[in-house]
Amino acid sequence: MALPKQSSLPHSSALHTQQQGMHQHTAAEFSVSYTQYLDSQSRVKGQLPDWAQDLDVLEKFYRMMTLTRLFDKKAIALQRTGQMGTYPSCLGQEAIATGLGYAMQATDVLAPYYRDQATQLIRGVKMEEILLYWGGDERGSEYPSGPSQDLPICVPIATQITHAAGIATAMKIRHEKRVAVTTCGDGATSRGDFYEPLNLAGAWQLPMVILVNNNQWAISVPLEIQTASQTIAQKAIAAGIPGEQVDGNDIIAVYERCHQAIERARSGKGPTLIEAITYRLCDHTTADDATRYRPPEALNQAWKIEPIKRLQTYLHNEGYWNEAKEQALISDCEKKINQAVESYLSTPRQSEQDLFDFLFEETPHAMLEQRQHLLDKVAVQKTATQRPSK
Ligand SMILES: Cc1ncc(C[n+]2csc(CCOP(=O)(O)OP(=O)(O)O)c2C)c(N)n1
Ligand SMILES: [Mg+2]
Repeated sequence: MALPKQSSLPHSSALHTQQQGMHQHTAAEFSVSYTQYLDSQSRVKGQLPDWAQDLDVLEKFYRMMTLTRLFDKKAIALQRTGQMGTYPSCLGQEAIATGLGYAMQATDVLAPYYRDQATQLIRGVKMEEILLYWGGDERGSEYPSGPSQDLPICVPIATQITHAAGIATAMKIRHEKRVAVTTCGDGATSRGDFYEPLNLAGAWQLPMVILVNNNQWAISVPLEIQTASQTIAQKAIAAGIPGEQVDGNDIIAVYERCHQAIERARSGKGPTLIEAITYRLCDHTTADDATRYRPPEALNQAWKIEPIKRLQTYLHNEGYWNEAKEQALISDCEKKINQAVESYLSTPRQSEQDLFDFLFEETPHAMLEQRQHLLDKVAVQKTATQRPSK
């Protein structure tokens, strides 16, 4: 195919007119807000929202963040002792998932990624279900007594955003007063599966909220080489969606902005993207060793601004928290976690043949042989398994 002559290219003709003195004006202007109520020293910046004057509410947030952190620690211990598979810690990112969970209504739908432990717990997913999932048992994604319309944890990066756009489309067509809420990491925002549903959400004004956990890393890739975009929030603006930043270590800011965005979507005013800025205090997953690429200074600095201590200091300064309450909370959390671990470890394993039996309506002949081969192998190995079989 012949290339167009240089003079017919649009940019060269624009340049030509400009050289003749064409007037230029600003075609559009945008800005990205950043919300913080509790600064890194736990001091209140400006005026707290009314709901945050109620210290009982903040205590509820604090309890959930603490439960999440202790649960997370136990999950890592289960993996390290060979009792669970690879697990992605949410250490340091608890305020994001907690604030989001409390901002959602039960009838909303969550399309989560893998660091939303707190959101899931708030929505009624059981700790043992999360452990089952990371133990390789898909029944952990069923939530029969919890949010049965929520999607399973999504490991394929950014694909959950496309699912959420589909769900939000259905909600819009049915005139439901519900919101599809999805989450992803900073790295996920480089993918097509991020931009495409974002465009759709803007074009169709879908009842959808996207919360980005910007923890500064995508495995070993730091944000500064992940994207040349000044903020992640501004990626939404290109799709005609409001995009904003919050301090992801300030649960008051996270809850307030998520609540506003979710209610905005519910009232038919369209989608919002919130970029919550935090830091991944853990390895990427238990399969990672971040000491190989993460500068220790940055990690030390990040520990100074982490979310749980920040709220604890605030509650303490308000005369609302003390060591005795802290100890009681920790032992209560540990009791609940230990019960969940027991329940997880005593769950009968799924039958190995399920792998074949639910794949085709009628299992093909070649697979029947493979099925038998597997069953023979499993019979030999059975004594070595950690969890009991059905
Ligand atoms: C489609 C796809 N590509 C690659 C991976 C491998 N992978 C797992 S996590 C990850 C990085 C994700 O980083 P980010 O979006 O910032 O989320 P974070 O893990 O930091 O919370 C990658 C590339 C994957 N799971 N799915
Ligand atoms: Mg990340």
